Amino acid sequence: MQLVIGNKNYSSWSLRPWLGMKVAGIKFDEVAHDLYAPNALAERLQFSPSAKVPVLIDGDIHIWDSLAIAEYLAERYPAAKLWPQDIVARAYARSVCAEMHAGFSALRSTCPMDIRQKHPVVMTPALQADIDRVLAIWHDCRSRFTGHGEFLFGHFSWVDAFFAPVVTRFVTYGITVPAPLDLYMNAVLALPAMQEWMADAQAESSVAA
Ligand SMILES: N[C@@H](CCC(=O)N[C@@H](CS)C(=O)NCC(=O)O)C(=O)O
Repeated sequence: MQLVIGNKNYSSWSLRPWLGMKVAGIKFDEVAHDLYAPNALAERLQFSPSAKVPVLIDGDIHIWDSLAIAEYLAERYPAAKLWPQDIVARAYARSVCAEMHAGFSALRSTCPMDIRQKHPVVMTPALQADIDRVLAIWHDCRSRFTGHGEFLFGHFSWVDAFFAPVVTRFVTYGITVPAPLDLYMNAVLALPAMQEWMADAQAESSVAA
């Protein structure tokens, strides 16, 4: 399998499947796509019908959406347990991933992922509402499903991969979270795969247009 990803400093959508696959030990070839290269759009259209990344290529199959990739991999590698095993926890996990996938527009637009930099946060009511909702989700998951694990559903799941870009945004924009949610952020940041992604982001030179 190949996973085509955007710039590691900026591509929050690419981080999700990449992190899930790395943590689960699913083998793949990484194909880097520079979103800011002059011919980037034409290049993307050759492998992505939506002209967006990430794209998972598995033989003849191209899957061009991070949530669809997550579902495909969970079906193809059930032993990786990328969704929680319990049906209630799994439904909840899918709900929060879908909510993250479809919402949080103020967080996305005001605080785009930028791992290399630190920026002051420009707080707005809409951004505060998105942050409050993220914290409510994390608190709720930890109260109901974490058990003795470090992650939102105990062991690492797609939910943590979907919230990993939020964790990096909180660091970039100096958004502090109340204890014990800081421990959750630290657990995500300490993942060896996350460390690898962030080191690669530091080494990139392309700058967002
Ligand atoms: N719903 C898509 C969104 C992917 C997306 O927006 N990717 C950005 C990079 S992070 C992209 O390809 N942008 C290029 C463009 O919008 O032209 C997913 O979940 O994979």
